[in-house]
Amino acid sequence: GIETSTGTGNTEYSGTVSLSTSTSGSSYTLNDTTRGGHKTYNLNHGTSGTGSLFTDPDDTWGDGTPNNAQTAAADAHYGAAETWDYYKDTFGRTGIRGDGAAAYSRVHYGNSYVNAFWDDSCFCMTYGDGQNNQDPLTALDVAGHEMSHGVTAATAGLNYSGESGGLNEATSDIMGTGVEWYANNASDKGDYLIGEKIDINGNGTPLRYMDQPSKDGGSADYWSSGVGNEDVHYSSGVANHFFYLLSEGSGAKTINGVNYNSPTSDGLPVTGIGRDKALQIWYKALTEQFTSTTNYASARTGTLAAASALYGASSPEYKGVENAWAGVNVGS
Ligand code: ASN
Ligand code: ZN
Ligand code: CA
Repeated sequence: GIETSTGTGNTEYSGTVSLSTSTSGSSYTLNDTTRGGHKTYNLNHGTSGTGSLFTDPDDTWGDGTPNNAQTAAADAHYGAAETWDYYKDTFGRTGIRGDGAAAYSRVHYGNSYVNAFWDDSCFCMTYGDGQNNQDPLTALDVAGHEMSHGVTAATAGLNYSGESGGLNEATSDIMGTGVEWYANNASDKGDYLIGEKIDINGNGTPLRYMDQPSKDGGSADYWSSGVGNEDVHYSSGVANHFFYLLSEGSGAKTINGVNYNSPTSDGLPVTGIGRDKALQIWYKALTEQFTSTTNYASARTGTLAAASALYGASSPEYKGVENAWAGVNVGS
């Protein structure tokens, strides 16, 4: 029979971690039976199918560098486990669809492929190896981002274009950030940056910034009538910025050694309510209020309804949601 075991992952981005694996006696596989049977496969530079399930004789995976094919697998398997645990412990959601079923992960997609993606048709997660196959896109916030596309598809179903597309993308950035904070990993501390570990720009800067999204050179800090015409990874900036303001408030702040400076569209200050409450409000809105066509105005209404249900209509949390939307130019 197959038994559950606990292996060691020498990841590239999250240090040495425990991995839930399986054994049939003589060898081990990346099959996490404690989380629905989530498996991690090696595409070995292919672009279709599942390649081969990762197997190892001693249950120690990777060496912390991209030269070892198991390293990206260790990061991906860890990211899937943390994402599962985050949704379970934070929101009582068991698995991406909430039905206990596992997804699966594929690493080493293509050659020097600088992206990662969720695909709802295979219910699976895929990671490229990054520039020169040296920076696999397997960091925690990326894993949480991509798998959260599966949660959005199973819940609000936000259309991936226009303002709803920006909200879809922001949901993945918000929840990916939630996963990163939840994991509390000493090598990948929580922050409000997306992709800060994968050196996607080649100069050490992150892919996106939630405190002031325009720092990436393209994202929107504030809502404007044309924002829905922008790429969804740019129109997401409005909601990412809302989430930062709601969590931490406006102005300058240093958290875990990272400097943030979050302005508001009207110059009025916003007081944060804390990340945990902001996440609860976003998740409740996503799963109970948002639909495929939700735009920024209705995201405001939906998050206010969620805040009212969770904390009351005269609560500081409700007021915080109002003020944070006002701070990104989404008004009544
Ligand atoms: N990594 C990208 C994302 O999750 C893939 C895409 O553009 N859909 O947004
Ligand atoms: Zn995305
Ligand atoms: Ca991050």
